[in-house]
Amino acid sequence: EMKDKLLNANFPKTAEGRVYHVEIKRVANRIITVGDPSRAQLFAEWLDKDTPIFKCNSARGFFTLTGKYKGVPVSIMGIGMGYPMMDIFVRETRATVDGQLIIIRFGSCGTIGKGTVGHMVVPKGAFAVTKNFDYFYNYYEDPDMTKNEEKNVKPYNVSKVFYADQEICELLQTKLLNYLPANEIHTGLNATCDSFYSSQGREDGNFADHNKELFTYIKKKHPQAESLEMETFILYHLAKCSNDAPIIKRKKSITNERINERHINVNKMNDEVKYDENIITTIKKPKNSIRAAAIMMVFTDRKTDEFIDPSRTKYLETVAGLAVLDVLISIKLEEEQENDDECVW
Ligand code: R1P
Repeated sequence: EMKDKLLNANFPKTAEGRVYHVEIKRVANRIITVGDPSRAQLFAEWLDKDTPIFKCNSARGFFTLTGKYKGVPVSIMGIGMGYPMMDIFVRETRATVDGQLIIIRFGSCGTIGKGTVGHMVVPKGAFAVTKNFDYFYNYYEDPDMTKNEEKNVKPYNVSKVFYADQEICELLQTKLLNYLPANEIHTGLNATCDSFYSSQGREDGNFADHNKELFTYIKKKHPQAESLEMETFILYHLAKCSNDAPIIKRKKSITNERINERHINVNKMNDEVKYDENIITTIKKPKNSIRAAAIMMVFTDRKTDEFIDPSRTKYLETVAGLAVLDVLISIKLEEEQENDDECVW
């Protein structure tokens, strides 16, 4: 649990640079992210045994393991579920690492496309499916629905597509072909939904979700819709936004000892360490700040209501997990970072 004071309400970090929710000071430039912490633990078993593994279990449910795989630094990060967790993970991780980030999500999903349970999806793009709360407001104000119908207001918003890094997607597909037949690997579009239930078209008798027509509506807008899950769109979207950001600026976080060592003149108030504006470092921005892709195991078939067998999950996690790690280390970073001994993972 975070005990140190956070210094800035805009982007909270401790004096030593630990971010608020993920609680890391630094991770590797190459990251595999998963929902389930036990999946993170399984992947960690393949990390090199002769180098230390740094663990960080945050109070807010983020789980980070950093070590080396075949000699290359990688981090395995368990983030839980949904839009806010992915958003916090991407932003707080981006804020702790210098240089380019490569992030591959290894998740699970349902299918409304060509696949079925036990298949894999490497989505080339993703779109968001979010509940349109105004539709529900109008409905309760006016159950005859004139407001919604007149204005063509729908109960769910289906966004446009944001794309994955094409090279990483192709590498993932090629690697997977070593373990799975081509007809079990799908490359369509992924729907990232803001609920496991309503906006994934599930029927829940306890709530009026107005989602009976949802899959038809999704398919009409995106005929290549293949999978449904809860995080990938946020990753692809933020990767795009990060690549358009003007510059990466980092304020070097400094402890009292280091300030004394360096004889840096800082403002001290009530024993708090303040950031010294003089040591803001401007880091050359890589062309692509974040390169992102995803790979998902199909757990549920929403056309037949089938659920995956646990033995198949184990098989897919193993073969595809190793495939992802191999792809992750095979991609060259735009600028290989020097190991900076001021930063401890
Ligand atoms: C829902 O059961 C969870 O599983 C899927 C969804 O996106 C959601 O997070 O992915 P993970 O298996 O990676 O968590």
